[in-house]
Amino acid sequence: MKGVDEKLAPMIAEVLSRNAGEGEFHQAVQEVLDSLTRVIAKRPDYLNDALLERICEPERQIIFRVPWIDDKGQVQVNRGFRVQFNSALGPYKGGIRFHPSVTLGTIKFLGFEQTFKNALTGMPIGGGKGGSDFNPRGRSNGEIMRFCQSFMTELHRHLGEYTDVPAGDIGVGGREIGYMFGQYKRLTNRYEAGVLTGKALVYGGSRARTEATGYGAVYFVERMLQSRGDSVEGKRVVVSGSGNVAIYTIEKIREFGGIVVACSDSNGFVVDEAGIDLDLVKDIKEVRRARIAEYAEIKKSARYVERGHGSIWDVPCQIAMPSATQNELTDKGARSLVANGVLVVGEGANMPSTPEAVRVFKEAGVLFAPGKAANAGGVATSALEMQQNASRDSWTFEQTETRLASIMRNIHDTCAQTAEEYGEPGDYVLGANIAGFVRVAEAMRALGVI
Ligand code: NDP
Ligand code: 2IT
Repeated sequence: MKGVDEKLAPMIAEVLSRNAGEGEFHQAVQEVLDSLTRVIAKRPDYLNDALLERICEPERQIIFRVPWIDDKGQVQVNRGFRVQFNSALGPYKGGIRFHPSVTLGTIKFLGFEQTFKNALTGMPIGGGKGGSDFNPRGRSNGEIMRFCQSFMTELHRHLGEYTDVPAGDIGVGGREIGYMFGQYKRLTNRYEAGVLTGKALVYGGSRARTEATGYGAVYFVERMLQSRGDSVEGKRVVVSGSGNVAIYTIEKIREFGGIVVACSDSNGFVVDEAGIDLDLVKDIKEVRRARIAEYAEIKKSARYVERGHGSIWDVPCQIAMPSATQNELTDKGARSLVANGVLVVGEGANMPSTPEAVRVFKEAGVLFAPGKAANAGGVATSALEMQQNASRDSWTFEQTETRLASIMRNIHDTCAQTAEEYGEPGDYVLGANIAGFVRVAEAMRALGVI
């Protein structure tokens, strides 16, 4: 593949220099383009018409001021983003993140990943992502509502059910989607249910969307194990995070007979050898919006380890599901997991493992499911929500979950078959990147140079 690498290397260098200082975006682009060496060797025509250069360049990047008034009457200013990355397969689709760490580079990496993830679902959705450096922590309900309204006041002109359809991500759940939908409806004077997903059932949401990302990730892991004659049943599991994805990952692992012994938030982690009490986690994180440290104050079987005093990846387990944020699992954590006998790593979050960690897993023969495949159940169910909105229909939980399970099975099998076809059986990173890329690339070529 030397010849191909020689052609790709200057292209990668050009993308990195055009997007200087955006480390997370570089990391995401590098991983996908590295996987493409094998495709280009078979299909050198993919190098034509600057197809790869176009795929790495967002179609549109919107950056805007978000002014709002806090409870003390003080004016606050945040920065809002929406990166409309690729619409070859359908309207831009992807979540909105509210977190103080958000930069343009963060949103670009997420939008890039989203494009291939959405392609893998097989559904008619393009890729986009948005967010703000707003920190929701400690903010009152009124402050959250005023921030969401101001954010949507600017963003609404760029959205539409056929244009761009956001959803939630870190810091954005049902409450925030409700406030944003309310403001969109008011500004446009249209009840356009399909413009946002992750809505509550009462005003056009889909059953199983809240659960979909976590449930889907577990379906993916179960399928990986099943294809090797094994299953989740009886396995010890560690899930990082305690937000939307982590909570429903824990719920489905339990349903499949696994035992989750640890979870975390940004301040630290809890270990409960009796099995994480999910009702308690839901009460702490979803109802009281408090810290996971409280879990160990209430549960005597648990211990709490503050951030900086240990790592959740040192807790022995057979399945690890990083479900908090990007680059939370480094090579050190990966080596610790491997030393303790981990069999499977399933990424619930987007890009939670560093490239060095992924290498450690690969060398150790650990089954590794990359986020763009394993966590695609959330956006896939968002597409099902759009489908229900378009047909003014509402499906049962069972109907929706059955669809989700079959989509996850298809994504798994597509990744596995693609990896095999390209000579790397079991390499789900390669399989996901190539299968996602080919679908986007074929659509882009059909549409001409746009
Ligand atoms: P939530 O906001 O519900 O939960 C995020 C969790 O991760 C919280 O426990 C939070 O801790 C922790 N966390 C967030 N940022 C950091 C950080 N910088 N360092 C350490 N811990 C952190 O978000 P989601 O569960 O929705 O998202 C989790 C991951 O899953 C993200 O990578 C997201 O992009 C991805 N994802 C989400 C989907 C969805 O449908 N929601 C779909 C596909 C992927 P704390 O409470 O202390 O902030
Ligand atoms: O990363 C993701 O896939 C999401 N945050 C969900 C996107 C969506 O549109 O449902």
